[in-house]
Amino acid sequence: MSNIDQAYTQAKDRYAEFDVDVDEAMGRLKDIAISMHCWQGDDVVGYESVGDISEAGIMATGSYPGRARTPDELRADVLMAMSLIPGTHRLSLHACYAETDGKAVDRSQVTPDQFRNWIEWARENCIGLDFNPTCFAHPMASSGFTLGSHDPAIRQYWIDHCIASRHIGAEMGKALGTPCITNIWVPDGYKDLTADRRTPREYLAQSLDQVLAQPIDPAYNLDAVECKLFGIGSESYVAGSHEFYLGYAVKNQVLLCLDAGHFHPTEEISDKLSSVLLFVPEVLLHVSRGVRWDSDHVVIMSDPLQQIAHEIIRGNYLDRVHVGLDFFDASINRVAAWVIGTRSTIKALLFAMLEPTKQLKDYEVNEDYTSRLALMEEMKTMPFNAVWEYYCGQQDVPGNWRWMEEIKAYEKDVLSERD
Ligand code: RNT
Ligand code: ZN
Repeated sequence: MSNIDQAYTQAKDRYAEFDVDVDEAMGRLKDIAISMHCWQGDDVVGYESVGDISEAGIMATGSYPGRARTPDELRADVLMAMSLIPGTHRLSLHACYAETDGKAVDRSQVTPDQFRNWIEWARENCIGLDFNPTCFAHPMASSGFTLGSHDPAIRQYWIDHCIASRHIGAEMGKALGTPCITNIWVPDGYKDLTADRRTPREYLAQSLDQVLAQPIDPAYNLDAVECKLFGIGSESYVAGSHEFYLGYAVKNQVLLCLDAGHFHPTEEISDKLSSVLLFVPEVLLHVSRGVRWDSDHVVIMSDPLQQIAHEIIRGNYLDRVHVGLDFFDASINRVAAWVIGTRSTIKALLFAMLEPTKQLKDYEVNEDYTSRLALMEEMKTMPFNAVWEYYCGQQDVPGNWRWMEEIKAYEKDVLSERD
């Protein structure tokens, strides 16, 4: 028996003492697809050429060499990252990752044709796709407003783009046999004191109504809307705030996207799940790590991440919560950033699955809060890593941090050859 098998067998017995079935947990874990975001690989730049752009606060910082300069490079990097991540996962694309063959294709005119390569590649690699209209980094977004603009022509432009995006999403879902979540985020907001907070929100709601007017089979496409508290250049007002989109999602029964970096720093999205899931059909998560603000740091096994995982598992929400990632760090190896963030998210889910939840809930109901706290604390030092390494082995990926050796080799052979 190998060391890993031996450690696993012992760990399994230790968890069994708490009535935790480790094999059952691993069986459930392998069916959870994390939606990995494509934009970590190229610093949220994309591959169309749109001329003069305003960044609207979406900016990766750092200049680590090896940014994916072409769709082929990005696809290779995604596959490299996924080869080090246990399980089968999804990729979330943005409209700005369209492949236009050198032709200028306006965002309001984008079609599934520009995503054929992505869809073919996803099919070959058994990767589900999710999608996002790109309502930023574009001359038509230079005012800082899109769907909520005072200018009807600007609103119409982005309405057309979002409708086109839903059709692309539906095409992806149809081609791949798994519904695509098309998530709408717009930057609309003001840097400084406002005179009218009402009108842009009314426009935004009207625009969204037009975007979502045509029903699409939920087997192909699911619509999500993403709120935000503030951004760079929209410190004082964001039209699509939490109240705005919570209300919109409840009223229209679309998915609500909760981004971990989009709330006040002391507010955690984990606590929101059991409330919003009473009123919206499903939730999309943008798991991220804010440092002092919505800085989109690489996700690690932090307390907030663990709480998110606990809430999903304790609440039995796996069928209604879609776990997507949203971070971008250009100061470290970008492929490693994906691997660190995605492995951490999967680890947090496994950790949550190895909790004696029933026991804890019994303590709670019986008002034995001492035992509840004591047991939660004890679980933190259970032989979790033995199960994690075994699971990785089962899924044919390195269990311990030797995965970094493969990253180093890829950096030397592939990434360092890029400008
Ligand atoms: C921006 C939102 C949004 C973006 C991506 C690129 O604050 O979090 O989700 O990060 O769409
Ligand atoms: Zn986000």
